[in-house]
Amino acid sequence: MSESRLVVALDITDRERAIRIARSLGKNVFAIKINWPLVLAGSGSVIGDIAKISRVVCDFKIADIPNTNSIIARFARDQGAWGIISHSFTGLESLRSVVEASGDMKVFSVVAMSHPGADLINGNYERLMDISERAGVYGYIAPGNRLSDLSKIRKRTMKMIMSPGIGSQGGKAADAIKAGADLVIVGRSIYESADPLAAAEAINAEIAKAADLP
Ligand code: BMP
Repeated sequence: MSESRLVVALDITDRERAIRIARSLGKNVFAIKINWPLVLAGSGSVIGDIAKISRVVCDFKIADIPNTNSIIARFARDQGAWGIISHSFTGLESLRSVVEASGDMKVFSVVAMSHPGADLINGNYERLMDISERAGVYGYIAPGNRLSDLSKIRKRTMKMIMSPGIGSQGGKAADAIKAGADLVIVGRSIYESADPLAAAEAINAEIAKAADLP
């Protein structure tokens, strides 16, 4: 089986349930994405616990001054996270501080978003990508439910793109992959499913078909 291109967002506040779902998904995911709900409900050590099961992407959408950003990134790195998500609109120095504090941990910057009302950020994706390039990010977050934005972003970069907005927000994994996403991020459609593993397998199959993989 080729490696999964699915990143599962565990936006829940029950630590044991999160670990149970992560275990059940096993190799059927590329990574588990952890956001504030899970960390605030327990402690940051949940990052380390899930990092023993899967790659972890810390979706902290960092948007502060360089010093504070560095402290957050270093914490995630020390817990064993594989990647971290940062905003880029706070400017070059702020984003660069995340990259520098991250060491081997991969930094993904948000250059467009999936929700209604994201026009301010989405209308500035070119500037945000320029800042991100200069800061040395590893990849981008771009919406999988706004295909024309995603395609434009893909045309400007060869870097890894992770795309949310799939399922509950209306996007389709296959369309996002065809528009240039390397990975799709899916939350509710998996963790709210009665059978998260079956839901993940169905999305993996859809992606494999779209990407014409064996
Ligand atoms: P869901 O599939 O339940 O809509 O979850 C999507 C996940 O991706 C959430 O964790 C959300 O915070 C994140 N996300 C998003 O939905 N849109 C963006 O533009 C950026 C995100 O990180």
